[in-house]
Amino acid sequence: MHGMEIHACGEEPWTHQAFEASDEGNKGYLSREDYKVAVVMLFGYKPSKVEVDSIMASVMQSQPGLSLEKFLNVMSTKKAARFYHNEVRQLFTAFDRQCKGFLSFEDFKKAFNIVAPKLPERIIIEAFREVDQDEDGLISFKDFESAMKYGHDDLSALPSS
Ligand SMILES: [Ca+2]
Repeated sequence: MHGMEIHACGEEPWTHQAFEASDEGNKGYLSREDYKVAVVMLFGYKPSKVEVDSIMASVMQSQPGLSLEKFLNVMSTKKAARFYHNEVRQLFTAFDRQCKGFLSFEDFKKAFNIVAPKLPERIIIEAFREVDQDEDGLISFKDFESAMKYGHDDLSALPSS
């Protein structure tokens, strides 16, 4: 297992550039529309209304829009969350040898036997039960992802009030 650490890259020139490029009229801050443009530029998707609302709600009381500092902050949180999600997806895919979209107990056991061959089966059974949060006997990506989080909640890092 390698590359599991989360890279916090901090400020990158292109995040800075995206701010300037999407700040229509060089106001020095991003409006709702500007923010959407910036996210499309950096992440290649249009943010949902809920996402834009929660970001804008966190700044609107004190400022007319997102300042550069705040923007860099929000973007690095988003990047870390996205990177983490991709890593978990890769690990799940590595376990899911037949690309079924879920892990049976057998898949799970095989993966453990490779990583930790001496682990007693009862430990694997316990781990399986713990990860299988809806107790349907299979580990879906959702089960797997929430088990991998260890309290790492990507949304709680974004201010919501
Ligand atoms: Ca399940």
